Amino acid sequence: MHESADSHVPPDLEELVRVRQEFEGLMLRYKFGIDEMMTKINILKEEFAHLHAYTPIEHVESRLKSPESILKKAVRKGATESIDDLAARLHDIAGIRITCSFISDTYRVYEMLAAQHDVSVVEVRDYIKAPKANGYQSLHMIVEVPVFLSATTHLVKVEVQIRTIAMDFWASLEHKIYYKYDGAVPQALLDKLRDAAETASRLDLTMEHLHDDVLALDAENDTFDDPRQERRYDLPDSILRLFWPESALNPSRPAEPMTDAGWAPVQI
Ligand code: 0O2
Repeated sequence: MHESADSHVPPDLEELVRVRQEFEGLMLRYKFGIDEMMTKINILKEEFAHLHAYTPIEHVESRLKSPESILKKAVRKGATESIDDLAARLHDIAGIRITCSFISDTYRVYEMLAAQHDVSVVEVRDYIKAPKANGYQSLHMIVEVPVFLSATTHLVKVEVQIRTIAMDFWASLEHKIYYKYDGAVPQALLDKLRDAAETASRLDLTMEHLHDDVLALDAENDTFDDPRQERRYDLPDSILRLFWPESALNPSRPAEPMTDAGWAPVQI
């Protein structure tokens, strides 16, 4: 009888191959979960810029946690029973970070995402209202988004961190310091970091108030044009004329006779 190559694989190696494949499949689904959420976020960003000549989203980045970090966190949380156990207990394998200019924008972005009917909010941690003891501020939401594969559909968890530029600046530096000292950061540095977090928080409030003042001025002048935003979807006159009779665009000109199809002749 002809034996397949697989029949020579020892049972524990077979299990290893199975776990590896299962893990790779899981990672791929998290990658697709990120792709789905990034599309949603970029659509919101672009639509907002188009409608309001302003966007609450300054910057978006994503990351898939490395297998090494997943393993470390899984061991720390005791989530090593199975790949399913790991997926159920680690919520930040797929991560997206959204940076906004203002605190009010972080909540606006949160609400826009939470309102999407195929996005379910599984958990919210508001470290802006209640900062961590070290000064860390950010709005975290764990969402579940459907990923449609050829034969199956999966609800994939993605952690979305929403924060201001100042909060992000602080968190990146704190993260670097934390890793440099392998978690054992000297007290003097921790104190300075807490002071810096308070400074960042004050800056955020000042910027928010300034922004409110500018909005109030704009409302008075009935304008909110940001010269940095180009309006890429403006309808050029030549296209408008294709669909509208000349007389409607230029009322002083008499209407052209309609053609059989009911359209006025086009003049470009
Ligand atoms: P990395 O390297 O960014 O992936 P839990 O066990 O569920 O109670 P968990 O999962 O740590 O706690 O949840 P939490 O507190 O919401 O933190 C999730 C992520 O938020 C972290 O992921 C960091 O990215 C970020 N974060 C939380 N606290 C801090 C902080 O004090 N400083 C900085 N710089 N970032 C923070 P990871 O896996 O820890 O790190």
